[in-house]
Amino acid sequence: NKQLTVPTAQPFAYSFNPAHTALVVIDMQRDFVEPGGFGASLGNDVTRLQAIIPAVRAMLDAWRAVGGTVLHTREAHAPDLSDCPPAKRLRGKPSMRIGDAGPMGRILIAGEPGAEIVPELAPLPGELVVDKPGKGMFYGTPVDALLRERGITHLLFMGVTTEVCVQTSMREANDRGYECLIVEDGTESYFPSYKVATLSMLTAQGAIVGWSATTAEIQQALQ
Ligand code: TIU
Repeated sequence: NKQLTVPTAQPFAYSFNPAHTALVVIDMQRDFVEPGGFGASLGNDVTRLQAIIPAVRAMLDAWRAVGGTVLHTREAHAPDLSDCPPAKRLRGKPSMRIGDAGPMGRILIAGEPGAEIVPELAPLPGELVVDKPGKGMFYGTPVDALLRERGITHLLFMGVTTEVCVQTSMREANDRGYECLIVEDGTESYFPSYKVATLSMLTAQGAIVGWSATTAEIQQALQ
């Protein structure tokens, strides 16, 4: 039980105790990083998201080595779509919407191949895995209770996409009192300029939503 510091975090030093901190990996599932899934159905080039997998894995390995809590999320709906508002489903292309059959099974549906976390980042036994119906990880999930019953007060965010599910989750967490940091090289967007803008807006105004730092800076703090 020790207090660690990332002195070079943005916009200023970030302190955390690994025993009270969770590493959160948002939606690193096949639907967002492989062709034929939800990300592609929205018209995106999904291949650029695959580039962060090694950095996310390295951070996971370092975090697992210190015995820290890990939470994986997946954006996935119930097979009967009872947790998918029509407004969300109707937003996609008519030919390939949430629940429709694609090359990785039904798009964005729990239990289908597309909803699986990529093999490199597969959860280990004992790690938390939560399916979420929204972009944010608190809406319609038990995440807040799971974190609080483990004494978690600080969250380190990775995953995809920076400005959609990662940012929404970090904002929801900030409003609930968690001290949040986004891992700069552990997150990616389909739109490079959106990633840059998101990191800026989260850390502006004296860490209005939270901090940012690189995997190298965090791993140095863990040494
Ligand atoms: N479309 C997009 O950028 N993201 C999502 O729909 N979900 C997540 O970010 N996981």
